[in-house]
Amino acid sequence: MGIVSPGFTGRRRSPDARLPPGQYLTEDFPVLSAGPTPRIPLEGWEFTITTEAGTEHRWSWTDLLALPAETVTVDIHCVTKWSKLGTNWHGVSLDTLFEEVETAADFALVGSYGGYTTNLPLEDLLDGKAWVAYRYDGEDLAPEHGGPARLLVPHLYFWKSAKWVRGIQLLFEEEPGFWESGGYHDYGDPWREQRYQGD
Ligand SMILES: Nc1nc2c(c(=O)[nH]1)N[C@H]1C(S)=C(S)[C@@H](COP(=O)(O)O)O[C@H]1N2
Ligand SMILES: [Mo]
Repeated sequence: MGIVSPGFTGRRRSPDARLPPGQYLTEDFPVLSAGPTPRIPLEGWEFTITTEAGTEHRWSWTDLLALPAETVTVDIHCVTKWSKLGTNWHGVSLDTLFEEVETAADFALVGSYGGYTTNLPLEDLLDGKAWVAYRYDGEDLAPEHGGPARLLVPHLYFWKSAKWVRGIQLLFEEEPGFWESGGYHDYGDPWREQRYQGD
């Protein structure tokens, strides 16, 4: 199944109309990592959603691959001002992962292997807006770009798309992640140019 709506409408618009304020286009795929690239053996890999009540929903690598996946084409926007149009990903929609999760929480803190974290409202992970992606351009996702699997939340600045994603903690109150604690915006909408706290 391919839900391609973000890229489908996007591809029909001119590149300039797809560029948020203050951004420039790049054809490269820059690597931005706050630390070293963790090496995660697939046998030990797991992804966990932990609810505000402490209930854990866990997937092994084979569990993840067994879930229905989607191929999406989306534009991505880094806060350091590069944007890349029409990037192609394959992975599992967060809607699928949240099917069995019962929660009353409004916020999510996403955590990665290596310790990176980023926060966002739970609703920004649902309704076809986010994926756990494990293929890029038809190939296994490269370690430097977050392989074996990363979060993909293309409607927000790309720092929200946690590489080497390990799990999501659901919270009643928003808790800032790595860059958000360092002065970056809690939400990070590129179309409203929400780069830093107060923007
Ligand atoms: N775990 C982890 N995820 C991360 C980061 C990081 O340093 N560690 N950097 C973020 C930032 S700032 C950006 S722009 C994108 C970069 O992804 P890329 O290296 O695949 O281009 O990953 C985001 N996810
Ligand atoms: Mo970034």
